[in-house]
Amino acid sequence: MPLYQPIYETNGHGSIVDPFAADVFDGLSKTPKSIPSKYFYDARGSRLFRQIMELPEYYLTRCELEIFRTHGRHIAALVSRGPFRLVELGVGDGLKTDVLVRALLDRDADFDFVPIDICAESVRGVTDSFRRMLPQMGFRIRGIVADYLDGLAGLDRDDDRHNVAMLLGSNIGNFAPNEARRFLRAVRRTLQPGDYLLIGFDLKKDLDIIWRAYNDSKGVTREFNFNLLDRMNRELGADFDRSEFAHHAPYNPAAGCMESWLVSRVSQSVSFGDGESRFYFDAWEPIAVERSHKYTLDDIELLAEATGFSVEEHFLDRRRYFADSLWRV
Ligand code: AVJ
Repeated sequence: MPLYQPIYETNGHGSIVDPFAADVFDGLSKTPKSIPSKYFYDARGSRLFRQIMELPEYYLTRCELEIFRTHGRHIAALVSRGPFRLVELGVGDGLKTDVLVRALLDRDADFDFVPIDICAESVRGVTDSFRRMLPQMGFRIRGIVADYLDGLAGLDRDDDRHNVAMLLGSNIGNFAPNEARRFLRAVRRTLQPGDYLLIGFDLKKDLDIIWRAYNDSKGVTREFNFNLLDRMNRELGADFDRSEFAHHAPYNPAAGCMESWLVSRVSQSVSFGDGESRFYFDAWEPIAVERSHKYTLDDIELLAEATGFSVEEHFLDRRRYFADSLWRV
């Protein structure tokens, strides 16, 4: 199966720039230091995230699965007016999508499925398992290995199918509110009037429930965060020593988000490659690695309005912990 892979950019001198290296060097030069969360998801990071989704404390995935099992048929009926393309941004293991795809097939909907993920192993895994379990989907699945906007730019548009885009699992939570608006406006520009966006939000709730989801008792979330240090060691030849970092994940009530930090326990320097690049850490200096923003239904409606969408319907689980909101351009 041909996978679309973005080609590394070259800098002005013709040499190849690895976007991971470029973003890490850029982020470690800022105050506070930061690294974009999308780099969690190498093969090992995606595997660790699958373990997180099974943790008893991590309610998000099970709530969203309940929403798809309860409302999947209704969502399928709303979006399948004529032939379309189901485009998923950050497909991961495709567990919830499987429920929706089956509901669409039950209706004999005419659709292609385009799973997009930054992790090649995830795209391959979803493509293989969907082809195995749903042979009628066969050649109608076309995976793209890229981040969200590069993936959308790589869509084949030589037809008159409408698009049904999906951003599930609270992936939008990784964007700060102003970034979320900028990102969703960019998504909006790749869509046509009448196209849909199904978008998942973790709802504001009891702070202990949220806190425990990101501070699990088995330490899988900590391992998921430390994998970022290991990945820099593996791929960028860095010499991070995990025992000299702590993982700290507090809830920030003013910003309405969980925050994830890797904090240097000592004053130290870390080098990359053959020591060409070196970054200094003060004792207890943090690196910001993730924020997971939580929303109210009002926040969601304001966000849709600010980015060129109208809300068709919100779908919630019984406990009202999570919402999948169907938006229309
Ligand atoms: C994949 C971004 C939805 O923010 O809840 C889980 C990632 N980080 N535990 C989230 C994550 C730590 C997750 N998203």
